[in-house]
Amino acid sequence: ALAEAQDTPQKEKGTWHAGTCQGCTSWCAKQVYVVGDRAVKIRGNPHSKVCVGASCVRAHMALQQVYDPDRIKTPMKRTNPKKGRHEDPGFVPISWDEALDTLADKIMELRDAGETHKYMLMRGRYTYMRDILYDRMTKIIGSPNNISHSAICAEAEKFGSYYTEGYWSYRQYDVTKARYVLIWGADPLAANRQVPFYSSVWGDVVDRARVAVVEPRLSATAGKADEWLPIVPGQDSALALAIAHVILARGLWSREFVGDFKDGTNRFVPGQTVDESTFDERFTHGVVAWWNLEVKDRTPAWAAEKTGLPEAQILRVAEDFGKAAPRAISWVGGGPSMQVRGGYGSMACHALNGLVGACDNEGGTLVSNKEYTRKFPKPDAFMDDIAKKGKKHEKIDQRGRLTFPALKSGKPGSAVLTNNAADGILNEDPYEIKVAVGYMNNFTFSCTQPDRWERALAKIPFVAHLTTHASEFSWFSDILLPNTHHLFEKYGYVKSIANGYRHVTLMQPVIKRIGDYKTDETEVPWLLAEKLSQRGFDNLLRHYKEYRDPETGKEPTTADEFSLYALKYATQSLWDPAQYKGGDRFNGWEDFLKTGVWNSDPYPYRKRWGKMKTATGKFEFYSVTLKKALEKHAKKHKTTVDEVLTACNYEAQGELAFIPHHEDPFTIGDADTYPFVFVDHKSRLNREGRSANCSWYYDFKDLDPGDEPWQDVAKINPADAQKIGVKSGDTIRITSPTGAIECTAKLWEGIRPGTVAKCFGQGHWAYGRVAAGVFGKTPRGGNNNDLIPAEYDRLSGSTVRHAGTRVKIERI
Ligand code: MGD
Ligand code: SF4
Repeated sequence: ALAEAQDTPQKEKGTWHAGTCQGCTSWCAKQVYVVGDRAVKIRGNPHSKVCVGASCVRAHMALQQVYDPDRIKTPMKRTNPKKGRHEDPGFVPISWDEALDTLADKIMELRDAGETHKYMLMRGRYTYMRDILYDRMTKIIGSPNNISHSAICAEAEKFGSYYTEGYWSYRQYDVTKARYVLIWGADPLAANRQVPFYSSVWGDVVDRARVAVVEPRLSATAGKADEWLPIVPGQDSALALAIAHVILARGLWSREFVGDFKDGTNRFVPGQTVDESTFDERFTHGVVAWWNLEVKDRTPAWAAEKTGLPEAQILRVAEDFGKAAPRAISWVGGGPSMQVRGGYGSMACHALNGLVGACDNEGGTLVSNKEYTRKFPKPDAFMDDIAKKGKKHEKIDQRGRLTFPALKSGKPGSAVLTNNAADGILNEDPYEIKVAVGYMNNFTFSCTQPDRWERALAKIPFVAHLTTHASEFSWFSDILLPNTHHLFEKYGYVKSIANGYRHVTLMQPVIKRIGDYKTDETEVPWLLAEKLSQRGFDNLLRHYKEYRDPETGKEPTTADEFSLYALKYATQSLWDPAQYKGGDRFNGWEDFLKTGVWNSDPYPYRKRWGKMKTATGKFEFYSVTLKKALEKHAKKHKTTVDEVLTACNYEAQGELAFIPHHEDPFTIGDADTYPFVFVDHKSRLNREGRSANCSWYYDFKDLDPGDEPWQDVAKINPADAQKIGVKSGDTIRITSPTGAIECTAKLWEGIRPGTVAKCFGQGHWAYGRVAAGVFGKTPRGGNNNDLIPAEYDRLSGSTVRHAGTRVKIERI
């Protein structure tokens, strides 16, 4: 493709090349228009059934990213040995050889000392080539410490669907067939997954279905909804339970999915328990137990007090939602989940899908379609005794300890605790980290209480950062390795779901690299493996040589060949006619590369009914799956489930631990000193944390309701603003128990009184000349994470962003 692009004379028409956008986790199939060797335009790839050829607004900013003059174009090394926010690192350019020699020497020092567990790999955004660097390299070197960013993204969302229907991943929503869409703390027109698809069909959705949005802030989606429910932050489970209460009390549940009373008489009478033997349950488990233990008392009147919403609205939404069954979607976003008690919030909101039979059903909530990519070769045979010993150590994020159950997929200690790794490093608990590599991550900005990360990175003797920009993470690094941009400059693939399909979409190099960039997950590990081999440790290189070209059987001999062969290897069943398993058909590799995207077969509705991956095979309102996981964790620590929950800041005791139930929010800061609850939200323009140096981000900032171009505003309800004497345009300081930031006040009715909302994304003091006020010195705006205490939903390991802190506001 690059050769084809280079053959095109500058003045002639360009050509469209397939690629993939990773501006967010939507992972959309794109096409890039290349003239000469430059990318000039981006559009949706019409071949994708997931994105239906559509694009979101922020996709276009990839052009500003790839040609950003502030990109790092060559490897650099730090010359100032002191590390700190106010220490200029004094980076100077070096060659790739010098950079990788240094890193290889540091790794060999650990191997020679039998301390390979003191190596750490930190991962931010990734492609599915990730295992080469994240898993295989870390294991073969001999460390347990591959730490991903998943827990600062939205793992608690997955907790709800896992502990009800056995699915640990993001869902897709069958919106074109839905009659009611109830959205909790998600903004699908702006930020929640598959924005191009949902945006392009939303006009029809609002015509056909009622849409209700639960959020303290008037989001882009709430602005177009039939109902906006500006809830008190952290009270989502109260609302969800009241909706469940109404659905059961008024007989609106799905008989087909949930079952019915044996004699057809509805015994779900508010406040009264029900004899379990009178109910014939079908594809769900524990509906009567759930009613008896929790739902029977959760009336709309009770919820109105908790949520601050009118009782009549709660009743109306509940009835309309129930009447739309089974074409009624309960869409669980980060809002109700990324909270201290968010695991249960996530379960409560997701349980509504079970009540109305929306799970796996037309017009409901769907899981992933089948796809046929292949895992990379296993590393085990290449792990020597040093590696095996090193790998056995406890992980630096302390997952699995009593206060961190981190119950991914039913296993205690299996979910990452991204943000807690900073404390592990700082306290050398369980041990010190000596060599760290980070890629496509910026934890010194993106994690709550990022000052802990500043101190943690400053403490590590050697840090390498694979990055496109000199970000806040780079500032504390010893070596910077310039990285290719995913959409235009590298090979890779990702998978994604929407519209009843799954696609596997390719990245490929389509433009000339204008810097000395290399690819984080493929080229860099290969080159490092060569350096390690030169030092007498060839296990990694021998392992990578197993990634042969499926067409010729040739083993890779260069970094370029390795990245291409690895991609062909992983995707062979999609493009090789001899290995066809399903979905789109191709005539071979070139055909697949040109099209750029494989689509699965359409969604097979209702195939999971009765075969869910839960302990009972059913949709669990009483989660036997969670009970087993919690009991396993309690047994490991020789204690009881009740004590585990208390140690982890949950309120539940006894049987409540295993069902979706209400817990009051756990919010730091007393209401007298800090009168407002802080509301953090995403931008329509956030390419996760990577739009910061794009001028279009600031030019078009008013695409986010309430925001202003080139400003970082805190949105305050006019009634509140009057009480504290603040006007729009005032410079204010927002202070929480853990930090303070400065930004601009904006009076706005689209925010619930008693709360203050601010968009995440600004407040960079590094990253580039646009992103920072003065690069390396002062921030532009304020970083929300400076305000939010480092807290966790400990059952899922997720970092808390919502209902996490109270703040005060002062004019300065
Ligand atoms: P980013 O902040 O996106 O990643 O947080 P992180 O995973 O830490 O930063 C990525 C860094 O990688 C950039 O700083 C840049 O230096 C570098 N980079 C950019 N492009 C590339 C590339 O193509 N290759 C490589 N190797 N490097 C590149 C994201 C995380 O932030 C996420 S996913 C979410 S969902 C959270 N969102 C969020 C929020 O909504 N509010 C608050 N308060 N905090 C949040 N933090 C989380
Ligand atoms: Fe898709 Fe996200 Fe890229 Fe937009 S920014 S095109 S939603 S991956």
